Amino acid sequence: MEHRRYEIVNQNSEYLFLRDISNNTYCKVDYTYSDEHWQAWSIHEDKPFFNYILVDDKPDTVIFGVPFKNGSRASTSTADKFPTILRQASYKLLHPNQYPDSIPLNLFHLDTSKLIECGKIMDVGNVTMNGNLSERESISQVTSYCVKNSLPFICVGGDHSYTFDVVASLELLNKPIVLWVLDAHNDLYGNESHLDHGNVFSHIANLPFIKAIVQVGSRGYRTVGQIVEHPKVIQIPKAQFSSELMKHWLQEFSDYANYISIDLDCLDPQLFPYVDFGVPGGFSRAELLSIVDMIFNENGQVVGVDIVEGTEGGSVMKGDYDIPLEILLSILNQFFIHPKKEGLYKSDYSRKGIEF
Ligand SMILES: [Mn+2]
Repeated sequence: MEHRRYEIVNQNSEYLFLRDISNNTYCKVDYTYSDEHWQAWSIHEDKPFFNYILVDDKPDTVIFGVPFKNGSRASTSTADKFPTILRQASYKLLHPNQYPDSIPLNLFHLDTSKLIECGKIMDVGNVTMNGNLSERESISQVTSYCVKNSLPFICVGGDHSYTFDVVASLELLNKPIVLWVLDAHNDLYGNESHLDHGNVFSHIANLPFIKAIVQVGSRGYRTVGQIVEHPKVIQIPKAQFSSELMKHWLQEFSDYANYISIDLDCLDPQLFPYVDFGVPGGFSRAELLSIVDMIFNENGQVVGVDIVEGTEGGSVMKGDYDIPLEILLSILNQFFIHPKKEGLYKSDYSRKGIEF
């Protein structure tokens, strides 16, 4: 018997509108809404962020999951589960678009009484090992696709080591790139021959097109032997952070393309403890969001962002993952409101069909 897979496109109190994934056809079925059903649907792993299905090929931002933990030094890490957890958190903000027209994702922010425009998003799902392609090659394929088609992207990890594969694909831009990293650690220490989440930035620093790596938020103690310096790496420890210092470095590197890597352990563990190596004294939600705002506002040319190192342990329903969700929304909004600057991408700005 043939098994068909469906995605929910829209739902109301009476009907579910479904898309038949393999045939790309739509249908409407009777449906009685209840909270229990909502929760049952919420654990369906094939649903995209916000239940938002883009039916054309012109997204403002591409999102993909990197559900891997092979680069983690925590043997029991559940960082591989985080893309699915964050999708589940997003279903509290269901935004089914209307077939056949994609409608932009707009949210209302109660705190500021503002409409938050996130544009049209395309969740291409979790990157997987695909045929002959390894997980690292698959990441490279999706990232290269975004770069070639001038699409800003958000990568949801996964452990931090996979930032290397994403950033390595940015070579296609043919521009020097500055990385802005929010992290409790510097991720520069460890066996050089083995890439992992603890030394990922010593590998990235060696890529020739990387101009600089600005690390913000490190804190706590290390043994002296664990301290590694690199001429391309600028470190702003959490305790020395100030907006002025941040703006100084943003101005220093204002002519380059930017990439932002957010390790969720940069947050204070009292706010978000669902990481493998938490360190007390981290950033508040507002501080983190303002740093991201600063990067977009001062320098503008942000190619992509990753959000990594989240793990299991919290409850989606109790709001334990609302802070990373808010970070994701804030970045979608930034990508949407900041028009792409001249020169970042080729002048013949064009998008192709969605084929990898
Ligand atoms: Mn890290």
